[in-house]
Amino acid sequence: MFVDSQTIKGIALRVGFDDCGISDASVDDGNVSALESWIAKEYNAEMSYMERNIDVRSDLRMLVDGAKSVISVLYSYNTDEQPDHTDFRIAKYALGRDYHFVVKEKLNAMLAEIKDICPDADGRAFVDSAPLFERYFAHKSGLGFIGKNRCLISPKLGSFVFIGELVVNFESDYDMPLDQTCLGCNACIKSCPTKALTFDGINSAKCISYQTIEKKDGIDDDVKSVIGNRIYGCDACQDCCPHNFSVPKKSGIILPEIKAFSPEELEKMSNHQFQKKFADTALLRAGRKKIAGNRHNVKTQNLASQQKTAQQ
Ligand code: B12
Ligand code: SF4
Ligand code: SF4
Repeated sequence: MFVDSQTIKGIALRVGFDDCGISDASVDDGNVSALESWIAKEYNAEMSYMERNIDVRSDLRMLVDGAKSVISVLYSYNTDEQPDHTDFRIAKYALGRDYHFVVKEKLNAMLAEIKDICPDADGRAFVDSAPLFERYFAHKSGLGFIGKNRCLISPKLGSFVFIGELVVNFESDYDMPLDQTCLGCNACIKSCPTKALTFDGINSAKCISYQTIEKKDGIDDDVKSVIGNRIYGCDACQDCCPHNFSVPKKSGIILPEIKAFSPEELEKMSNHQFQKKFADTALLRAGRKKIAGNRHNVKTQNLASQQKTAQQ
């Protein structure tokens, strides 16, 4: 079975994606070795899910019956919008509606349109939810290159993009990886506040994104002191990247509940109220208690630095 790539790409743009590329579903072993050596260094910290299903990652037929191709899509979340209160920072990716919903809905709409054209076509939609080398497939399908900040960088859109995929049971005409590479300026490595980003990958245990979202308990002391006012995720290694300096930005991304977000409110809310108010957002992943703890850390650090300045 074969579906023409231009038809697929037309559908992708029509449902609202910013770019689309297609590759076969095979996986280069280099990904598995890179992942295994990353795990051996314990760079996955407590994200034990990264140690599981490595066989599935390297053979997508274990994920989707008869997997032949991967249709990768990019959805930009690049914006200048910010919450009204400026004494804390939420990473850009969490300002809008939870990307798991946004990207998956669009992918499912795409699959439905493809099935209308080719009734035997089938597949499954994924976004940050399965054992799948997402940046590898985006790169393989010509959508961008992987930078020293470990993000997929699109020459057209920059790196503030989500990656999603349809793993499908048909063939298409495949794209080639780009010749272009990262500028190698090392600004990302120099800008990383915790030195989590190294020349041999990200040590998640030190990454602010991990510490403020994924880590179950509080923030480690060595990270606390350099975290600045970040209470959810971190954009430092992308904000500094020249590939993000002159790419299109979107407006109308930020949700009203994030725009008006007040961390103080978290203290007064029950978990249930939090879940109801932020049901559409990515903040649910960390939960009320974790974010309130992150906020408490920012306040304590600010107080400590004010006291230090007063003593000088
Ligand atoms: C675990 C994880 C994290 C961890 C670890 C980050 C990391 N870079 O690995 C933590 C919690 C720290 C994290 C943070 C963030 N994440 Co995250 N995360 C993931 C996840 C689930 C897996 C990433 C992974 O496989 N890591 C494993 C290591 C080994 O990867 P690596 O060192 O870069 O090596 C890979 C390649 O470079 C390649 N490789 C390396 N060497 C070689 C050699 C050869 C020969 C070959 C062939 C290949 C190869 O192999 C590896 C696997 O493909 C993906 C979703 C997914 N399923 O892919 C999202 C994902 C990477 N995250 C995403 C986002 C948005 C973020 C944050 C920006 C969120 C934020 N603002 O706080 C930060 C950015 C941090 C950063 N600079 O990467 C997006 C990135 C989009 C993009 N443009 O690239 C993804 C793709 C989710 C999505 N679907 O959109 N994340
Ligand atoms: S997200 Fe922040 S802490 Fe994590 S590697 Fe990038 S700059 Fe460093
Ligand atoms: S900041 Fe420089 S080294 Fe880092 S990803 Fe961007 S271009 Fe590459």
